[in-house]
Amino acid sequence: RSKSGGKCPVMHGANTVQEKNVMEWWPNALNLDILHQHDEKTKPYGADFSYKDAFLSLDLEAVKSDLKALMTDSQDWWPADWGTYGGLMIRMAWHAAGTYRVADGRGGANTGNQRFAPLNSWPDNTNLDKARRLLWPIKKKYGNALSWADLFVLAGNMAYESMGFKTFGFAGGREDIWHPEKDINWGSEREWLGKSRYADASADSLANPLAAVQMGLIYVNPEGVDGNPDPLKTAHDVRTTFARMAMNDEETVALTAGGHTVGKTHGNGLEAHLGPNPEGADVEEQGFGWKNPKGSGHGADTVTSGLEGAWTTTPDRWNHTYFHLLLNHEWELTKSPAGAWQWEPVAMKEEDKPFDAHIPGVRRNPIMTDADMAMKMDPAYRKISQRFYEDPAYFEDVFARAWFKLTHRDLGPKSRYLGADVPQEELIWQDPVPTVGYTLSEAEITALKASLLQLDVAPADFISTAWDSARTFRGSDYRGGANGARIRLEPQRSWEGNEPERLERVLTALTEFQAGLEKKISLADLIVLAGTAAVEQAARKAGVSLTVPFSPGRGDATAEQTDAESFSYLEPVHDGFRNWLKPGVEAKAEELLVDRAQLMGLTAAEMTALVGGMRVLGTNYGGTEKGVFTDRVGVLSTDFFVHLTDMAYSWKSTGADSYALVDRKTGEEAFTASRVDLVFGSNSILRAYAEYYAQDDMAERFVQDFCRAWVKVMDADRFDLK
Ligand code: HEB
Repeated sequence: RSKSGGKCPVMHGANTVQEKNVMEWWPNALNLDILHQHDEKTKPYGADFSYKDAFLSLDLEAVKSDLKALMTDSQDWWPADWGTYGGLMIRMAWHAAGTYRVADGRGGANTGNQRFAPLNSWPDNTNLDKARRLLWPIKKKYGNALSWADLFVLAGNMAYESMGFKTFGFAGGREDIWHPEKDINWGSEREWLGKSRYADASADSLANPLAAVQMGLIYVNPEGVDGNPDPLKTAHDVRTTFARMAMNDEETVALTAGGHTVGKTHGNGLEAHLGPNPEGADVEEQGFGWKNPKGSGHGADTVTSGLEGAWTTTPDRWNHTYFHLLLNHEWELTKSPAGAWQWEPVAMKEEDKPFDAHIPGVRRNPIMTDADMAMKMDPAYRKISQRFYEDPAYFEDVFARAWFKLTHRDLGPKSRYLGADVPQEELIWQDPVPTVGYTLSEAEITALKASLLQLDVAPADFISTAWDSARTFRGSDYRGGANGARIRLEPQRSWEGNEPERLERVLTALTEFQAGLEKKISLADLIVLAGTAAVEQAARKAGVSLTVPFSPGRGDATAEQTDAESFSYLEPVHDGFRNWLKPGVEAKAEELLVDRAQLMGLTAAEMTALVGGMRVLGTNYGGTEKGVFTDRVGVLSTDFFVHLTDMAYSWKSTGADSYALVDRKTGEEAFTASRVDLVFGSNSILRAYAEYYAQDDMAERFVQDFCRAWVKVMDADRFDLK
């Protein structure tokens, strides 16, 4: 503060510091910001930049050999353990990918989000700031042709290759984001590594979609549940959290063993003495965190997790000693120099012990974390460990595939994969869809639409079916969507949200229609085309004649190409666009709507146009009348917005998620509504869009906007078009 006592003319932090943000005043306001992230304003390279084109121009072999050379090019500012950065780079890649959770598809390696808060500062990511900084010369050299996100994964692969393990493959295509994600719920805790998240001991009480047991961890606490060693309890945590990342027991054991075959844990000092994490550190730290005051602060003095030691005899090389040491030795609980719980062998031959990572000629005890001990103590994990130990070739195959899945799952289907190292083999978790050979001319499309509208199916049913087939899409991991026509397969055709009986009727009509065609057209295309034809017809009824673009080329997946369990995660339990909330779902319907809109890649304006349009098209789930603020259902009018904003009505609550629009003069109930309907009048931002579409000059523009948003949803999974 200046001695003169004069006040600084600028209000510090009024607009520039997070805690003064408007959301703090009304924390329960809908966070529509999640719909407006990563736009052209944040991307420095401009709207015409195509990462796909840039990546394809890359000399991938050159990058790979640069990366391999980097692994053993130890830098004085962060000396490599045993002269290799392999372990560090693998941990970085695993922590980039390991935030993925199957429930909402968020997290994972495909955005480069580890550069930003909170991930850059998570306790579990300690010293990965160094790993990323070590990669900077390579990022700098290859520039826009190689995203950080792709580089993290490729560095993990090259680390393995440089240590003697042949990886399954690599696909590029991960486009970087330029600011932290606003849509990911990492948990509600306000402290790092607070108590674990179970309300009770059962796995299910870990709130969905969270996939870590404590704030700030990728998965589990290496010292044991809540820091108390007990391999069986830890096994339970590992199983729960890895399942949420779509990994089964076998994949889990393979990943843990394959991961800990190389590298070490770091705890030669006190964690409590480490400086602030990167996001909280002072400017002169330049993005580094966890400054370590002990000795050199790096190399032999490094403190990361607090555990200390390597798992295998040769941590700088791929081999099969992990299971040999784990299964053939007794292990006892000890504490690391940093005071962390870890397991060490009761007795071990000198030659089985790893050398110190920095001091030549000195051998150290290997260690196991509580999670490693779980691979031996849990009966199911034990069986798998034993098998892997006895059949190393099998272990290598399972691990190679699991590592590929871990690092590629959230990249989406194979049609998004880029580069020469994409594996040929089709994998079930890629949700494969066969390609089709035909094209359709505009004349053929027009004729098909006319015949489809002749079928004995209500237009609203066509629209609902097309919508239901497309709405499962989520941009978080690029799964779901209309391509593949999986709505006609289990489990989707039986989902309550798909109204199985109505769906069956529509599918039967379309299948018969398909059979009568001379040209073989996929059902996936016909589902979308029928819905699109019905939308066009509704637009005509509103006096707007336009052609809604239709892009043929969707394939029909088979049941064999569909992993039913994996698809079960895509089951909707709500759909604000069709005014549905599965009974028993506790979250607020309007929050769920915004969450879904974000996953579908919609803006707030697009979401508004779609909701208003779907209501007047009569596509409500079960044909309910809530939100159908019109007396001309089936006409793509702006009636929803006109009536919602009309002061002729007052609004009253009539029960749980149930409201009435009452005529102020007559007192008669004119319309009924849900929370999702009324939020377009109550939320100030959504009201602005609702007013926009209610304006007298918007009837035609609304139809155009609705149709554009419709096409966006129908084509969301058409990576082949982009
Ligand atoms: Fe691991 C490291 C834990 C899984 C890979 N890990 C590590 C550590 C710890 C752990 C504690 C240490 C850190 C320091 O530095 O200190 N993990 C763990 C757990 C789990 C895991 C608990 C669950 C079970 N990992 C894993 C996986 C992978 C891995 C899955 C892959 C695949 N890690 C790893 C590596 C390392 C680690 C490579 C080393 C690093 C270095 O070297 O630096």
